[in-house]
Amino acid sequence: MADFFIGGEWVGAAGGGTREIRCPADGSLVATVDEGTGEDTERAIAAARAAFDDGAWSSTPSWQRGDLLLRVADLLDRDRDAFARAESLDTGKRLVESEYDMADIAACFRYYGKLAGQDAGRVVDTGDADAVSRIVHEPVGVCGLITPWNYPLLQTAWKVAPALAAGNTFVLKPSELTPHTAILLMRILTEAGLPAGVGNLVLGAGAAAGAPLAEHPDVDLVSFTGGLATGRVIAASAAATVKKVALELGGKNPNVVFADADFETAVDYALTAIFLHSGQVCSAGSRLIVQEEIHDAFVDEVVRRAELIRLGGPFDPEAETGPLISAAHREKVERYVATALAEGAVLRTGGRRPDDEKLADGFYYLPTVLDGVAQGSTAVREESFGPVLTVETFTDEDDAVRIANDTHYGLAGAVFTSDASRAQRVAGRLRHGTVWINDFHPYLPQAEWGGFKQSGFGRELGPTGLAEYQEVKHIYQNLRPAPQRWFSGDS
Ligand code: TXE
Repeated sequence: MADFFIGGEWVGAAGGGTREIRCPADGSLVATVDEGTGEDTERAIAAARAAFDDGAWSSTPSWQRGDLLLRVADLLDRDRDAFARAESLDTGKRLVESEYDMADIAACFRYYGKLAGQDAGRVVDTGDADAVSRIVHEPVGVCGLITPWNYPLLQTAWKVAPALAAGNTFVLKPSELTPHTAILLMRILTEAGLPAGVGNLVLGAGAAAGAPLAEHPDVDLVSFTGGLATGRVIAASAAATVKKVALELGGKNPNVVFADADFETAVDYALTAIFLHSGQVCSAGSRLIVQEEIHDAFVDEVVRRAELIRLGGPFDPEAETGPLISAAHREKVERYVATALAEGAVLRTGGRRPDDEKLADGFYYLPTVLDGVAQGSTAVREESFGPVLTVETFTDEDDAVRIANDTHYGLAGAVFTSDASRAQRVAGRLRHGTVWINDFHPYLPQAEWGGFKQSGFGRELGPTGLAEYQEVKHIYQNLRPAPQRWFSGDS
């Protein structure tokens, strides 16, 4: 086996470690891959450092770097089926969802491919005809990119595409649970012409293979998407060498439904908001916050529809959503629900594994609705990252905003109403990085994505997503240098 890509070569784990990757839908063996340790990551960092310091990639004209990304997008389209299949086997998500992801991934590479060539910096008015002043953008250097398992290649694309557009080199460490599309991506980057050492890949557990990316002095920036607890560890480790840090740490995202919203539409979106990909979405609408006069009818309808959702594996054409990523993650969701019930939540549906024998080997969990959750309870504070919807009730607009903002997270939120002014007012008051009005989940490569509060800092996507990977330099040139005579000296 040789699953790591270091310095332009496919190599195996130095220590000979391996890991079995199993499909969460049925536990079947997908493949056995190399399992790295810090030693492998340090080799990859050295390769990325050498490639960056050599300067060839960072001094490649930005439009040429952009062209490479556009070629990558075309190759992703060409190999879409193989990528989507690999993603579905690793994650257990429906094939059709992986196919949607592939379209979004290619779009991300295209966006940064086009943006790369447009960045000529800025000329500053010095007010002096004999002085020229420019602001230029330069790459940060070696980037450590650590990604999770829920949207493995999509979250990788959000980091790799802008990192390369800006002229950086990188070491990618995907989730140990879902490595396959990262391996395929490295092949495509090479086919598109990425020079050796610019892109490097290591696989392995976070604490072993991932930690050096936050700790090592030769890494200039670490960009991480994952859980809050790990994010805190990474930020603390990165502080020792004052690395640039970008963190996307999930959310506890409110979905605020006013009584004047279109009932059927709001119910429909409330379901997609939380049950898409079984809730394993950082922006999942896990908190339904509904106006009191429609609470009973609304929750009844959400429960009725939730009970109709069909669970199944990636290639089951009847399935509407899939399993959780692992046994450990399902146990975490089960603990979350048990705590919520102990704290007084009312179980309206779900709250257990499905009875269906066909699903017994996968990590399935029924769509779950918990009503009557108390403000400040664990259920409204902590991410379950599973198919669990909590319901809170509000009286008026101020109450809705207060409840929606009552969280230490701040990634995304939505408001459903037919009153356009109210929609804008509430959107303006929500302390979340993305707000949807009468919609849930859409994101665009050209629009920034990221969190307020403990959902993290830094932004991915959009022009800011490129700026994260750039240093800003001011170059000032005196066109008529002559002695200044500030000090009198001996003249
Ligand atoms: O994530 P981790 P886990 C949330 C969700 C979930 C919880 C834990 O609530 O239940 O996080 O999930 C690497 N140094 N999200 O444990 O640990 C790890 O190998 C360097 C939200 O799976 O954050 C993987 O590549 N790297 C989220 C990546 O970090 C380390 C998506 C994410 O794993 C490391 C996933 C370390 N010390 C989970 N420890 C989102 N924001 O979308 C781990 N890693």
